[in-house]
Amino acid sequence: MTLFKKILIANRGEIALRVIRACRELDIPTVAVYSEADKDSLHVRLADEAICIGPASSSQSYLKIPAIISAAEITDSEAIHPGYGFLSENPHFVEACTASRITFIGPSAENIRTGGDKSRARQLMKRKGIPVVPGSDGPVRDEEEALKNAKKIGFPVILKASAGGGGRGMRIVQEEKDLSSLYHMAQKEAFAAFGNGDMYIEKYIAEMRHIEVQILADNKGGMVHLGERDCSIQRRHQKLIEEAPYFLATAKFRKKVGEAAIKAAKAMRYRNAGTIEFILDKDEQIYFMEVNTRIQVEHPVTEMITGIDIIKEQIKIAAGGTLPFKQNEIKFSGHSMECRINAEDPEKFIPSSGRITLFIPPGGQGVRVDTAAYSGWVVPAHYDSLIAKLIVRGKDRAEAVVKMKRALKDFIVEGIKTTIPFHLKILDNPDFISGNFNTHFLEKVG
Ligand code: MV4
Repeated sequence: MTLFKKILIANRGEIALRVIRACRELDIPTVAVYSEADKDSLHVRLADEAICIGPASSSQSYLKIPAIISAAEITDSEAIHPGYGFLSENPHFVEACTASRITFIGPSAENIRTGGDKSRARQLMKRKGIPVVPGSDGPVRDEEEALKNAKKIGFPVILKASAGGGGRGMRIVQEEKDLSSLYHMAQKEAFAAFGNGDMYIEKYIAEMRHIEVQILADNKGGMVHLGERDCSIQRRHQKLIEEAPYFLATAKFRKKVGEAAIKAAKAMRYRNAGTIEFILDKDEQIYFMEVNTRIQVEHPVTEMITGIDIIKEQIKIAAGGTLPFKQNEIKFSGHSMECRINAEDPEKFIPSSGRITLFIPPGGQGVRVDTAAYSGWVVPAHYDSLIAKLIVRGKDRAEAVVKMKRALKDFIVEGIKTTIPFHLKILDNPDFISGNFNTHFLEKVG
């Protein structure tokens, strides 16, 4: 029995390869779609079939719903895996798939709508008894209501866009006199970015860690969590290093955050793979922050310590399967860390596209490299600058750090600039090594 006759991958780069590899191990034929800028990309070569869907610009290729649905219909694909980014969190795309009787490998359109409306998701969780940071009940109507809420919560507060993402439409307000101007700035930015100016307010937690929990849910009522990840090392709302488990987590903490995540996912009747994000404050309190309704870039660190192939589970769930394990059968072993290698100038953090003249990824025990790059490949300027994910696993965090440093030093990338030197700098920082950091770590390290 095959799960699907054929799967189309509506993405590019390393995540397209990741999905193609899972399909191959499941004996499912694959279809790659690509833009004109990606004709020499590895996903085109590794898939069983490939279809060009348009010019380089994302809006005319990887984001173009009719082009992708047509490609699926022409190739007789039964299902589409969206990867991350692009159409992965677009409820209209899910509905377009359904209308064409194609299975979308991911959550329901309703799940995506709930996750995409951050203020509504927050209200839902609050109503269901999941801890949320003190804040407004839903969006605030105007500046006046924002001020009323801020006074009640107490400064500092953080203004967030309901449709937010990537830090856009977000402002920290330290004191009352700044609220008016920052409110209008944030709203303007939110409207420009999302076409929606709805704003909500939360108490600002200055010293927080970003902890998230991986969820898997089948369509038969089965749901498990695969433990937590610490994604606190970020810069400009882009994660740089992720690890699993959270270094300082006790068994009691894992149970608490895992159960909160399950409760949150059940509250929204979640399906397939998803992530519940939490704020962890310095008093070890957790607060629901957001839900990510897609497979995430950092999913491999969870795979490395659980032995579970999350992409294969996504495909099996979408095909109507039940989860093959119960919560108490999921075992966590060792420590995993991921460094995102971007084609960027690490000093200025601006993209560095062009030809990779030499690309020799590291190997060895406990080292995994998820990449679609190769020697001679030209990094297109049109897309995300992530060119490789370097993932390691050690018996504990100290061993993972040693392995990561070794692997970073082994990694040869010539012709473009990458974030490898920046990662090496972080891995030499005493506060990083001791686990003494929060989301503002990189503002201090520089
Ligand atoms: C917060 C916060 C502190 N308190 N919420 C939300 C989206 C994510 N990208 C950043 N988010 C944050 N939400 C409350 N109630 C801190 C962050 C945050 C952050 C805020 C401003 C500047 C940099 C930041 C880096 C990580 C997290």
